Amino acid sequence: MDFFRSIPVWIAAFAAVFVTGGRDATAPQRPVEPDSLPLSVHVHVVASGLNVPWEMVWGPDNWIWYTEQSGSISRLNPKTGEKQLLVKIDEVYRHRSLGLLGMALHPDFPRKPYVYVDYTCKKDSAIATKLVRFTYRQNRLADPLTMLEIPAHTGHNGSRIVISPDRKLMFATGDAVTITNAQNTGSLNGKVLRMNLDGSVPADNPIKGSLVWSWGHRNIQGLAYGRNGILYSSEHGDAVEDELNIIRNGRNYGWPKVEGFCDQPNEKAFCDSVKVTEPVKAWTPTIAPAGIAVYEGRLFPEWKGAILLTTLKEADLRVLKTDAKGESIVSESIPLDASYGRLRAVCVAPDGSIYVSTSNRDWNPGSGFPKPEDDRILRITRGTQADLLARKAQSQAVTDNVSNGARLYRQYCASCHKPDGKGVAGTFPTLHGTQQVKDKDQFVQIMLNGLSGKITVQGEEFDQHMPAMSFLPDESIAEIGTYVRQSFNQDLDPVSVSDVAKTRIK
Ligand SMILES: [Ca+2]
Ligand SMILES: [Ca+2]
Repeated sequence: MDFFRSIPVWIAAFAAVFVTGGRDATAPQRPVEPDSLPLSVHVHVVASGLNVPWEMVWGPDNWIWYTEQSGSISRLNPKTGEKQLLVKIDEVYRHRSLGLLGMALHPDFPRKPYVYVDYTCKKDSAIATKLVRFTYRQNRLADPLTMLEIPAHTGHNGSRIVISPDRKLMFATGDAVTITNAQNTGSLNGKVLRMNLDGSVPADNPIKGSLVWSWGHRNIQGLAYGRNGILYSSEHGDAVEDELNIIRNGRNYGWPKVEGFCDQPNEKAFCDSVKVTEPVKAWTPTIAPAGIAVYEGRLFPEWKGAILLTTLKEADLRVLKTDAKGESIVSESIPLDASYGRLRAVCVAPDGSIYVSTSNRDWNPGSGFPKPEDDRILRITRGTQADLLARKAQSQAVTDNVSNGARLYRQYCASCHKPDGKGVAGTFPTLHGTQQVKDKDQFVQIMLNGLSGKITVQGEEFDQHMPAMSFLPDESIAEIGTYVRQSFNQDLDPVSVSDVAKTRIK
């Protein structure tokens, strides 16, 4: 055998693998690709100039029905981009994450032309969440009928609404920032609720006479049915452990006693005494998961049965492939990165194209957003290998130039204080030139223990909970502290590991 003459052939074969992602360039298109290599996608802007399109539902009219956080329900013709306002709900109270949120259409639409939505509204000095049914006629939504009203708060109000295969309305509520709600089955906050489509309590709910279906939830932001009638939820953790759960009848999902899996000593003690259902996936650092949809389209056959997940903090679209039964996650890929900012809702068209909405005009915009054309609804179809390689090269260049402190800051701090450290006026304090950062002992103490209640920073008062980061090792706290003190401020010395260790012991 002529070994040396075979080398160029081998190099050529290697180059083909490298350039085309594992397939012969002369082979037919549409190969099945390994999970580690995300499929390439093409993005087309279908609608712009929106204001936080919070939920999207593919209607039987082949239009996309969508809510906007300030109180509008509209529909969008995805072919022409035409938008049609169906109703503006005047009593919607929008503040931070509050407003008009989830929506579902009656499964017998248009014979039963009912649209279910939930939103927050003011009741004197209190805030309430309402579940309301509208009736569609002559291009308008009218006759609001309140089906349920529960307490709300300035945050953690969920929510999502979906209709189950057995035609029940499933309504995910947040814990309304009240730590005792989620484990209290007498409260309707921090739950997945199940009701008949007329609002009555199904006879086969786990607690007789109660809408409660599952409990121990903090703040569900995504809800969708998949194979075998499995109901998935995405859920926001606090400082750690965002979750993807499978929601089952009468189960306890742990919050606030358990975050993510039963893996800490105090969690294990709780899980030994109370049956807790652990997530099928958890994310630390957190990603702020939002809308989910289960993909059964033809355009991406590689994704059949997979869970599509949009994220706010990481501003991406993820594909979570499951096992054949849909009961565990076997891979995660990110076909759409942070190019369009925060992503909120996702729905799949009958032709298999995927629609996602941006959320850059919400209370917590990312650095560089919103753009003038925000918010947008995007259509995602198959892209080319060239698109994919260009995007990989671009993201590699970004990560290569980042220090460990900058990377950790981005993972744990930037979603509030922003990548430039300047925060959000009135909501998240700046880290530039503030006394809390200049005073190193105080700064380390805040990073370790977090903050709650009112704090004054450079003459401005903030009332925002900051989670403790004591779960990070001393080295990581020191790297974040050094990054903040030296990147956003001048002439401040670094934070050392011993600075952190001595404060942690106190
Ligand atoms: Ca949980
Ligand atoms: Ca845990």
